Amino acid sequence: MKKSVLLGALTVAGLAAGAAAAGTIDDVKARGKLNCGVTTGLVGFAAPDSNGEWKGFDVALCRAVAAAVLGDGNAVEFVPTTGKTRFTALASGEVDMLARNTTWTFSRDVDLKFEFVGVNYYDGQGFMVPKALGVSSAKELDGATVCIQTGTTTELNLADFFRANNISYEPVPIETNAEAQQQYLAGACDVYTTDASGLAATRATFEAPGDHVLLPEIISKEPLGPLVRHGDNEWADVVRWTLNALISAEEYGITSANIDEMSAGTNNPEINRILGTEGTLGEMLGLDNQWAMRAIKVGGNFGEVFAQNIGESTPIGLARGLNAQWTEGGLLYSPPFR
Ligand SMILES: N[C@@H](CCC(=O)N[C@@H](CS)C(=O)NCC(=O)O)C(=O)O
Repeated sequence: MKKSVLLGALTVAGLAAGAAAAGTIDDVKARGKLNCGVTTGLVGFAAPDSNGEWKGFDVALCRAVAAAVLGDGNAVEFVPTTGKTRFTALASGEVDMLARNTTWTFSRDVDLKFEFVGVNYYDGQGFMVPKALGVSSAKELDGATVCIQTGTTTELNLADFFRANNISYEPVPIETNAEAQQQYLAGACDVYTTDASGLAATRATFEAPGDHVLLPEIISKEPLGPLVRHGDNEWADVVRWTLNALISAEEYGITSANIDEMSAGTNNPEINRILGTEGTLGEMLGLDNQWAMRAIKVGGNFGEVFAQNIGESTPIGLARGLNAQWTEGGLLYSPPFR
């Protein structure tokens, strides 16, 4: 078992080294499409709507990168990946980037050889149980069956948490969120554990969300963010600064409503550099000077993307919390555009 895990990691690393030799930015431009790895479906984060159009918080980042590089937020091939298949999809070059609740960890960076370019959602692992179970703390879950997605940090944190609290559980291994939802609702497990944002998104699709509670414990840090292959710094820069452009746009009040007006020039030099009316930042990235303007315009700034897809006025109902701007007591802090 140990050996096969190690071999898997080596294979992934080998593929990463090979695939990084070609410049991804040139590949994407030549193809005219961004191959963006997302989840198989998590409403609010990434899921096709009734017209088959991909929507969501993570999807918006794929569209922003496509708009920056290709001038078209629809020039994206969304590639569904599970917790288990996502790293091979990126390492092999099947996708140009992953934009799906993937936690930035030491081993994924250093051992699997990926580059996390930032954090688009600061999360933590939580637990959901049916209200009828009458449990009010995760510490009361001794002997519970737990639905858990394989190939995730969730699996590892769960083992740590139960061991630290000297309680036991029986895992029910699952591949996708849809399967987890189905198994949990069918009573195949007492508890569903994953990132708290994923629990909120999943519960929002239940027929009777009020029959299920999220327990108070958040047992880990899950900084979720987009990632690319190691060794292709130009491409990493494009994805990193596209995310930073959305975050900075919110900080400086650039919105989808005023961006056309602001793109004619403002008296704030930082805004002008972001929107390309001053300086040559786009050129430095291998793009034109309107790259960030297009990225912001396609779905709005970070705050607009958050509010529209997962915010408090959506059924998912997530508060900004740690994901507020640093100026509002949160952790979002883009380096300067200069
Ligand atoms: N953040 C953790 C957990 C990620 C995870 O399991 N995400 C779920 C949704 S919350 C998922 O995307 N599952 C695969 C799918 O449903 O496509 C990790 O990076 O390992």
